[in-house]
Amino acid sequence: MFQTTSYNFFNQYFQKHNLSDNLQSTLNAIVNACIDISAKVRLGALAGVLGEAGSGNIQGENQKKLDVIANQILIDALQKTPAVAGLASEEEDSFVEANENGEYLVLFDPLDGSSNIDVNISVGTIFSVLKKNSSTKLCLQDFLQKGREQVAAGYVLYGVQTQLVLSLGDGVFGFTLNDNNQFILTKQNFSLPESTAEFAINMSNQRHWESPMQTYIAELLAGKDGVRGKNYNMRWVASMVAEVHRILTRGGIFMYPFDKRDPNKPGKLRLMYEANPMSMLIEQAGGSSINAIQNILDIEPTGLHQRVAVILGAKEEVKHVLSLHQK
Ligand code: P6P
Repeated sequence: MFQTTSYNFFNQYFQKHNLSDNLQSTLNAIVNACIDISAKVRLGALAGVLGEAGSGNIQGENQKKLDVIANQILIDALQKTPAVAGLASEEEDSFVEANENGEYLVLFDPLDGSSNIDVNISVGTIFSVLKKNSSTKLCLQDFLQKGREQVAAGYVLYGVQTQLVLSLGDGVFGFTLNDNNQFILTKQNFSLPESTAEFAINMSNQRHWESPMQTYIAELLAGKDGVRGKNYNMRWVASMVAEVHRILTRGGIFMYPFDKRDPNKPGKLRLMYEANPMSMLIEQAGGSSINAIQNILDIEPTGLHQRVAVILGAKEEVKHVLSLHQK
C-alpha cells in the first residue's frame, strides 16, 4: 500500500556497534517508515490527511486519519522486513505477525499526540525493539518482556525539525532529517541534568491525583518560599514525544500520574510502546523513570495495552516523588 524509503541509515553511524544485519534492517525499516510519515505530516491539509478517520481503536479513542496512515506505513514496512517476526501497535487490538523466521519484535505508537495534529503542534512516532526469544510460533508472551529487555528504543519527533532520537543501550543519539530525506547526526550522548526547575503535568487533573502527587505539585507551586526553595516553570504540550524531547534537551520532569477518574486504570500512558521506550531513553541519558513506586523498566508486563503511571526525568525530582509516595 505504501512504498517506503530505502535509505540505509545504519551503515553510516553504527559500524562500531557491530549491529547484526537483522537489527540494522529492523531499525532501517522503522527509520524509513518514519521518513515517509514525516512527509505526510508535513503536508497536512495539502495531502488531505487531517481530521478524523471515522474509526476507533482498542484504547477507546477516535482515530485521526494520520493515526491510521502512520500505522499502515509502519505495518507495511515491518512486514516487508525478513528480520521482523512481528509487531504490536497502539492502533491494533492484538499483535500482528510479520515474518516466520524473524528475530525481532517492534512495538510502536505510530503517532503519539495525535490530538495535536489538526492544530499543528508537534507529534511523534515512538518505537521499542525486543528480541523474539522463543523459536515457537509467535504468541503474545513473546511481546510481554520487561522494558529492561529492550534492544533499542527511540522516537521520531515531527516538530520544527524532524528529529530521530535513539538508544541501542549505550547512550542516546539525536539525528535531524535534512532536505534529502537523510537523518544526520546532530547530537551525541544526550545527558539529563540531575536537578531541574521545570515540570510538565496536566494541571486540570489536579483534584483527581492521590495525595503524594498533590503534595509534590503544591511544593513546586510554592516556589522559593516553599520547602523546595526555588521557583519552578511549567510546560504541557500534550504530546509525550515533545515533552520527553524537551527534557532530554534541557532537563525537567514529566508526570502523567494515576488519577481517580478511572480507578481501574493505573495511568493514561501505555507501558509497552510509550513508557518503556521513553524510560530507556531517559535512563540512558542519566535520568530516572518510575510509576511512583518502582522503576518502569522493571515492571513485569501482563498485557500489550496495559497502562502505567509515568514520572520521568531529572533524578533528583523523581527521587523526591518516590520518597513522598513511600511515606
Ligand atoms: P492529556 C497523547 O494523547 C498522550 O498519550 C501523550 O502523548 C500526552 O502526554 C498525553 O496523552 C496528554 O494527555 O490528558 O493532557 O490530553
